[in-house]
Amino acid sequence: MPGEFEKHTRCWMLWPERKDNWRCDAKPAQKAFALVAKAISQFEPVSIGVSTRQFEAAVRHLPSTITLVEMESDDAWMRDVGPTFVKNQGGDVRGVDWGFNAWGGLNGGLYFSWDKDEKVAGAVMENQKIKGYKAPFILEGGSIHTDGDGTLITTEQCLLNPNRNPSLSKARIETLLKEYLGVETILWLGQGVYMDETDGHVDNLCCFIKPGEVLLTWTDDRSDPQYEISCDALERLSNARDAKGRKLFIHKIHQPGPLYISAEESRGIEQIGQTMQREPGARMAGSYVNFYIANAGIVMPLFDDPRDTEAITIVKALFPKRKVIGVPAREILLGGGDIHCITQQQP
Ligand code: KQY
Repeated sequence: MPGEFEKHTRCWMLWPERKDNWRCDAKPAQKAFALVAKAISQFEPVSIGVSTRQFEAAVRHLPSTITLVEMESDDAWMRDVGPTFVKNQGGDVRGVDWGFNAWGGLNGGLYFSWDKDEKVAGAVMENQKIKGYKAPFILEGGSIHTDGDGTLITTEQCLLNPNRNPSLSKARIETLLKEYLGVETILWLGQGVYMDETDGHVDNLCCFIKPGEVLLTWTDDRSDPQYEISCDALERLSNARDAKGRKLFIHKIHQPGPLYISAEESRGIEQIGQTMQREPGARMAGSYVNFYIANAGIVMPLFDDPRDTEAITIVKALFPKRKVIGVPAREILLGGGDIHCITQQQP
C-alpha cells in the first residue's frame, strides 16, 4: 500500500444525503463536500459516487471537471467503504475490498443497514477496471495509515475491538495486514481521538508525513481526556522503530476546541431509531490531522477556531512543496469524521 504522499491518479468521494446524519437535509454538508472536491480537483482528478436521487443536486454543486458516477451507498465515508488500493513493483494496481459493518455492527455500529456501503468498493473497482481482493475480515480504511515503505500505524481501540473481528487474535490481524497490504511492521497506538465514534480511527489521531515522520494530534490541557491519549501515543511512537529500523520523527499539532454540537445543529438532524443520535453538547472528535494529501497539495479541515492559524502554519511547514488549502469542515465533523474520512486516493 503506497503512502498517501505518493502519486495519485485520482481521488474518490461519495455524495452525502442521509438526513439522519447530516443536518438540514444534508444541504450544509453537501456544500462542504463540494468545497473539498473542488480543492482536491486543483491537484488531481476527482470522482464522486452519487445516488440516482441526488444526481441533479450534485451536478448543481460541482464543476463539470469533477466526474460523477452513479452509485448507491448508505452514507458518504469513501475512506472506509471504498477499496484500499495497493500496487506491486511493476506498477499494477489492485483494490482490497474489506468487510464493513458500519463501525461495529449490532454491537455499537453507527447505523443499520450497511448493505449498500458494502458494494461501494466493488463499484469503484469496476468503474476503473481494476481487479481486487476480497478480504475475509472487517476493516475500515480510516483505521490504517502506511508509509509506503513497509510500516503501518493503527490503534488497538479499533482493530482489536470485539465489534470488528472478535475471533481474530492480534497476531492473526497482523498477519492479515501484512498479507493484504504488503507491510512488514505494524505500530500499535492505544486509543484514537477522544469521543471518536469510529472506535478510534488512526486517521484522526496520527498520520505519516513521509517515511520516518509522523504528525500527532495533541493538547497541552492536562485536564482534557485527550491529553492522556496523545501522551500514550507519543510514548509508543517514541519507542518505535519502523520497518527500515528508523526511529520516528514526531511532530505535534494542537487539537481545535474542544468542539461541541450546538442545540441548533442537533435540531437539524432527523433523529431516526437505528442511527447514532447527535445530542446538543456532545463533544466532537475534531482534529487537524484528518487532512487529505493530494498530488501537489494538502486539503485540510478548519473549524473557525483560534487554533486554525497555527495549524495551517504547521502543515505548511511540514509540506513545503505542496499548496495547503484550508476548507471549513465543521459540517463534515458534525457527521462524525472529516476530510480524510470522506476521500480515498487511487495510485
Ligand atoms: O474516521 C473515518 N475514517 C470515518 C468516520 C465515519 C463516521 C461515521 N459517522
